[in-house]
Amino acid sequence: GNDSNRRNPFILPEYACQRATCLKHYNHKFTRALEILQNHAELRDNEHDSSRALAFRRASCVLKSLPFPLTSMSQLKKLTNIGDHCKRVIQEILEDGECSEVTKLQDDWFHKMVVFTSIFGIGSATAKKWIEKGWSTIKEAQEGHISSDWRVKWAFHSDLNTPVKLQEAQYIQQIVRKEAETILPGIILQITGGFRRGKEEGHDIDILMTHPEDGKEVGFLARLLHRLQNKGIILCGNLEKSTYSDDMLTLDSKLSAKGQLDHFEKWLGIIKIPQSCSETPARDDSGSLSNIGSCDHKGINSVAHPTSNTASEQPLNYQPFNLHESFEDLESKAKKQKLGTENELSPMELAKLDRNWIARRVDLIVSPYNQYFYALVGWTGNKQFNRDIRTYAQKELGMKLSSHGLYDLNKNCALPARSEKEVFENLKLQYLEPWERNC
Ligand code: 8DG
Ligand code: MN
Ligand code: MN
Repeated sequence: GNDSNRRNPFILPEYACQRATCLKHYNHKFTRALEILQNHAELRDNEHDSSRALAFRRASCVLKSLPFPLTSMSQLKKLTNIGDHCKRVIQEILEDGECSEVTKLQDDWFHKMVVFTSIFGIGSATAKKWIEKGWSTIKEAQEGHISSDWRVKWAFHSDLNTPVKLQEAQYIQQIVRKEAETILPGIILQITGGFRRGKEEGHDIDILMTHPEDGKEVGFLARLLHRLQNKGIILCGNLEKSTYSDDMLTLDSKLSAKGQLDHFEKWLGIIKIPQSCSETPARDDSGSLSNIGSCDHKGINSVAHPTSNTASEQPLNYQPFNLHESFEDLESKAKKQKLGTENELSPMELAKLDRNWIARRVDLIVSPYNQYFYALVGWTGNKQFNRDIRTYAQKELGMKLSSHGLYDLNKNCALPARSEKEVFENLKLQYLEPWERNC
């Protein structure tokens, strides 16, 4: 009616970094369909060609920014980033309530791919191979992978596929903060990723750390991990050394085969947290923190970490894999519970075991202070926001933006920032709050 005429045609800025994109918006029925198309394209296409997938995502992102529910195609006239394919999808949803192409896409193959790629470390290439072998369930994949490495993976699979709650993220932050401040007083520690953007659930917990005094952060992460290991809460993880050098500010770093996006020192791992902490809010006192210790007292992991305390005061070699130790503890507990059973326990049985902790993916990232606010924008994301703002910087300003900084390619100089607001100022953008970056 009149309302839609008044909004016809509606104009939005071209780049998502020039407009707010929030978790809640008016056009979920369209964006859901477009993101299924994106997801399908990601799974089907070659991993090195994401152009089709990204076209769907950009269109979805525009609709998320619309300040009203889309009711007619004419409202799209002046909007960029919505190609013919996306227009057909939108039109069908407007007319029929759903899009037949999207319905057809959600076939057996798609569902199998979604299931297999939900396994930590399994990408679309491996998932495709499994489907070619004729596998269609997690159980079949488990039966095909019975080495001890895999048994360990399977035991934590259902934990890692249970969404992480905000409360759990805050709990982990508290644990990490307590240890971090002991090692390095004055440390700055920030939950980033989806939780910072206002999500209530996520697939992991991202924590970015820095120290205002230059150089203090060097060697810190290994010491922190050592302390967390002594607390018996680390299941496994991988410490990656910083690979940063100043020329990376200017070089285009479409990075390594592992899909690494930056060069910070970081730890990607799995931590166990008490199951209770997603139910009762964590308190900020030592009583609540020792809660995590109670995981150990109940016998799951009591002798797993014999390292002495004094060692944590020196630089050390962080031992990345003690996952097997925790796993063996789990198995022996299982055997006690199933007293008399000679049969080997299946990974499913192990996962369902009565235990008082749950495994959670955690990313710990350390940034030098002079890169911190760029790192904060990068690690807050989301991924689509990062793509967009980096393209904007390159195309509109001739600048190279990364999680390490901003470099003016014409003037040949770096532009430092002392706050997130300054990052946006340097980019000649209006500031967007973290929750407005859900592209
Ligand atoms: P979720 O965990 O709630 O599912 O979503 P998320 O928090 O937005 O995603 P994420 O995969 O945990 O990544 C958080 C942000 O960190 C994301 O916007 C991309 C950014 N990021 C970097 N560098 C790197 C990197 O090296 N690896 C990954 N995975 N993300 C990175 O800036
Ligand atoms: Mn995350
Ligand atoms: Mn992450």
